[in-house]
Amino acid sequence: MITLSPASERAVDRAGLQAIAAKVLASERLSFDDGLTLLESSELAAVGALANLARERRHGDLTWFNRNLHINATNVCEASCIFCSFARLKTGDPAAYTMSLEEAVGRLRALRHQFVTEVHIVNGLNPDLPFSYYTDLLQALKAERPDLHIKGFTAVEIHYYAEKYSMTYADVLTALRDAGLGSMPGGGAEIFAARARKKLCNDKVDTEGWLQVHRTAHQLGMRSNCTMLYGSIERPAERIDHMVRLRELQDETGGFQTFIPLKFHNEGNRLAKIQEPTDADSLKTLAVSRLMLDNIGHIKAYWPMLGVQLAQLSLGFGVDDLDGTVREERIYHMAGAKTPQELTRAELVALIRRAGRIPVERDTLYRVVAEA
Ligand code: V47
Repeated sequence: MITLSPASERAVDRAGLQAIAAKVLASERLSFDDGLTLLESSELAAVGALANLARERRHGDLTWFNRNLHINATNVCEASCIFCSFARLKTGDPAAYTMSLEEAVGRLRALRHQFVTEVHIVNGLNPDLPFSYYTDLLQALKAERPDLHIKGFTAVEIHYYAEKYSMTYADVLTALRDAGLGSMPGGGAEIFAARARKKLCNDKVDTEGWLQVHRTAHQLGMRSNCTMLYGSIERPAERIDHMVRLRELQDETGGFQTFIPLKFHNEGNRLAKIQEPTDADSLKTLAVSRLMLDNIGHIKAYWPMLGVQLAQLSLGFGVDDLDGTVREERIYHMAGAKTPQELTRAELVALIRRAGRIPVERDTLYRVVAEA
């Protein structure tokens, strides 16, 4: 049985977290108040030790990653999310772009001698494209690389297409799946609590809609991820509320694979005055996520926005997944992320080993590709 070390037990005692620790040790579900107590505790070591216990109980030392690339086919976007540095553009603006099918396929063709298993596609809400642009894009990418899993289109995009093209969520998802979509990423969740969501992104899908898109995808047999944008204007209780809502949907469908807390970056957007979260806050948020989301398999540290070193440290704070090699990421790099454009497989393997963990290369659906 996995237990706490004497040093961790002392940290738990110092923090007054004995009752919560007893629940964690007994694999009992934590309440909203437990989550808030953990998030507001200043004993990072205690919270981290509890999350590490939950992580090791599930995964031992295994740490998952994949080889993937990102395609953002268009940055033209009707929405006006105040934290976004990537979009808010109209077709014809100097920085606006929309890839032709040839350009998008060219990205894959350029990698034809490289081993990648996944392409991650997230786009702006572009009012000037027909729905067939997306189905054609998927078909063209699949024709070029039938072996690649396409994880694409956030719930925000699915909702936008449903409204714009007068389709149901199921219609949109089925059409995209028939064209080659394999699963959905977790973006666009931001913060579910109405107070914060209204300020952050008033004009995109609301919380119920976001959850309903994922519920529909799960009912159609698709897996998806979920995210939370933390460190902007939300309150601690709103982070916990967000986790509880995801946990409730997961109880219902079981379709989420991974939870990814996304650290707020403040460059190039309208929240430049807000300080970015501290590293301690990031580690605690990841740890609390592991403890609260007892029904979601994986907690992912997305290194392009967290930073490579902090992502590595987080492997001792509940995290078991480091996303992947991530070629050509744009969303965070336009928001001031200083991380590299790509990590090689060897770099990922080395940084996982140096944290004392065992790297496992996976595909998008967490099937083992190779133990490194
Ligand atoms: O929804 C945008 C976030 C998300 C900023 O599912 C920002 O495997 C911080 O969803 N500061 C899109 N965050 C990215 C995303 C994602 C990334 C990696 C893996 C997966 C997955 C999904 O990026 C948006 C938004 O929450 N975001 N701008 C910013 N300035």
